[in-house]
Amino acid sequence: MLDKKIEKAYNDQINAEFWSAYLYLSMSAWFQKENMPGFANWMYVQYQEENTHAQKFFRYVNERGGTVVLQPIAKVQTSWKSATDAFKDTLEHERKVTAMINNLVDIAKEVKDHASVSFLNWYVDEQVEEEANAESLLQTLEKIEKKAPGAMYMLDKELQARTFVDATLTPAE
Ligand code: OFO
Repeated sequence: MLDKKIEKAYNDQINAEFWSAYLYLSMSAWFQKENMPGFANWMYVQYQEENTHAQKFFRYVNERGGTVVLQPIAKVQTSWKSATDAFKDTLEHERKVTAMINNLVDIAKEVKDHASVSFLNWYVDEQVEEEANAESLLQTLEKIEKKAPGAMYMLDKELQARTFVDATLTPAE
């Protein structure tokens, strides 16, 4: 049985993960429009990952006998000043999500839900990777976007290679 306080926090997190998916899908559309297909692909993969993050919470709430309450997904931004600007927003957003995950761990500890603490570890580790990926691309963009259009072209080509892997599924699932 799931404690009501953590059940509410899980439902808020499902909404936040779907909102993240929307944000990156919107960025993907913007990059496509800006004729940067590699960046659009990278954001589309990010969108797919966020969906799986939401679904992993969804499965867990059900598995623990909780009630999933899907909430409306708020509107997202539709354009950015530059690729650098989009990645600044990405990093800032991922830092917020990390804070939300840490808050969930705090609630799990407060309500003595040890299973949740264990479950949430996957997200704690995932957020390290999410922030590192966004930060590394942002640092590269800050160096090249204005000064080296050729390097931008190469980076766009490189990002075209990113493919989606559902990291939330263990072989048993
Ligand atoms: Fe779900 O990790 Fe990004 O937001």
